[in-house]
Amino acid sequence: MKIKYSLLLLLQILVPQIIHSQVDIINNVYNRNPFSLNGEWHYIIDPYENGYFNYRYQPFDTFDNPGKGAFFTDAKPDNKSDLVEYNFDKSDIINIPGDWNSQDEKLLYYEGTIWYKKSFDYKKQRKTNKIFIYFDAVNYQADVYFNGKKIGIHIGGFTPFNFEITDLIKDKDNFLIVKVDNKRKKEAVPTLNTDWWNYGGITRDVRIIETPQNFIQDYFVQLDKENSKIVKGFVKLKGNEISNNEVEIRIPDLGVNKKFKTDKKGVVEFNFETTNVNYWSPENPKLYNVELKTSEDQVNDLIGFRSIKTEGTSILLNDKKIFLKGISIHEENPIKGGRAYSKEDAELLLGWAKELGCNFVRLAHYPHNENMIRIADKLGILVWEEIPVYWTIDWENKETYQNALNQLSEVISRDKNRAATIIWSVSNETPNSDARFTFLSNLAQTARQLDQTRLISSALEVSNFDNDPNLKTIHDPFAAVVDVLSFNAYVGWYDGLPDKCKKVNWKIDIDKPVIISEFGGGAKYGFHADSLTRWSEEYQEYLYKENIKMFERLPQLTGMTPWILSDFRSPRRVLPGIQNGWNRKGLFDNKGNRKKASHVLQNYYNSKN
Ligand code: GCB
Repeated sequence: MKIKYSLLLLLQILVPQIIHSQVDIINNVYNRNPFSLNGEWHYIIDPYENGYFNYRYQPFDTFDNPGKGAFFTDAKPDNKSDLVEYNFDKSDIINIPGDWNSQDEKLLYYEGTIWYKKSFDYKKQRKTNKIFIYFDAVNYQADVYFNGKKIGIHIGGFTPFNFEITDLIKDKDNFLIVKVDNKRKKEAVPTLNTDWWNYGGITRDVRIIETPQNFIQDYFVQLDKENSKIVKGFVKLKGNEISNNEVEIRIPDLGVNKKFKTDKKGVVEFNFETTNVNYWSPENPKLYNVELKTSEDQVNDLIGFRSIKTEGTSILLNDKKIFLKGISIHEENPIKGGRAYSKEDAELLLGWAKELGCNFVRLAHYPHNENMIRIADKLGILVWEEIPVYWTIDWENKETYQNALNQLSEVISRDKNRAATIIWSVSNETPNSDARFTFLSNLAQTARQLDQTRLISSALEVSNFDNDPNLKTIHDPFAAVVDVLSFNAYVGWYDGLPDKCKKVNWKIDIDKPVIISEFGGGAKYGFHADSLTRWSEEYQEYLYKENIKMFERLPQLTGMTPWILSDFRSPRRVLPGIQNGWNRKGLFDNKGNRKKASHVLQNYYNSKN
């Protein structure tokens, strides 16, 4: 076991050459004058997948002539005798974006397949342009059909994907049909067991994107991690004539105007010196207008420049030590109910975090929507992003690994230009084993290849040192791989009562910064009792006071993201009268009321500079 670990560690240290994302996502679609397909869609609930399989359980979409049972063809009876047993246009309507669970009471607990249909006319902006359908996210598997043809499948509920439809789109009567399946599976990412609601459906925006024939598909414009005077990155074109194209990079406010030529693969790797950069930070979230131009295409983005690194047990933002005053957040708008997706949702959640005095958020346990990161960029909130490698992942399964890798690559591809994002977390509370070490180390290695500017972490678990229940440590070989050590610890909730914090000490002999990625306890807003009564606001308040004091005794402490900003839905939480399907560890309840513990955290953060 030891030899294998050191070999992998060596590989981590050597960090092989940079790779550009293998995923084909068009970057920054906001900027391409998209045509929105949001709004009302028809839907059919199909628990037996009757519209997908024939009665011999063969998928209709594998036949040249699928017949009238196949939902993706949107068949209509040819005459009054014709048999067609579905009708999208007479089926119910649902809003997209939006999970299905919070839109229809009978779907609250539904896990399975739902078919969606949207019809639309479309006028191309330019005849020669390419057309794509871009989904911000669909949970969990999307089988996508356009004008009666299958155009692709996407697996993973929290990252974007796009398919080209240039040859299929018409001026009139286009129909997009999406089969969405959110059944939980052992080999999936996440796996069967999670502590959050499995919101299904087309949960984020859907858009049509037009691009020129040869277009800027991807780009990476960030400061060099080691030298804050250098801007570094790449621009990647897509199309048939992409080699030896001129790419212009302009940052008007910095007086930057550079021209480069693409290589045979349509890629430009660049670096150039800049002076007088007004560095992005929580106090000064300065974003620069960056323009990328080719003879055919132009993309503008607002990009902040900052550096993030570790030095011994410190985290340095722009070469200065920073304490990360954080909070964990689920992607849920508790007041409205359901998955959060909009700018307004992001403003609400990040606004609450700001109210608590946070400069940092942990977006748990999967990639949140792009609005969250873009608003964090504007508000000056640092972000930890995560993929749903959670609890009991199927470590030995190659497809599971590929799936996790894909989700990681997709979120890095989407957010690599956001100054706010400083940490990629590759897992949460996963049990130690050889297979898990290999799985996670390979993910970390890929993250470093895709993005050399950010830090890698993972929410690890704690163990007792020398079997002493009051002396805690991290005993996990993956601790050697991450840049920032993070762990979840529930002293006072799952581990003793809050008083136990007085006795507990930490012994971590690793020269790395430590973030407490979770601590907390449940409280029902408005339930008042003494500090020994579970579920009372006073218990949670006391637990926060004691935990903070305990963690202040940890010399490497560089930040924390207590669990959690607000109460969130979880089917695991069934206690009547208290939980009723909600995890109550929020500092805000599901109506936006602040619990007493929120003031403890706020006071603590206000006391830290
Ligand atoms: C954890 C998990 C988190 C749970 C939380 C809890 O350690 O990481 O997803 O929701 O505990 O409330 O038990």
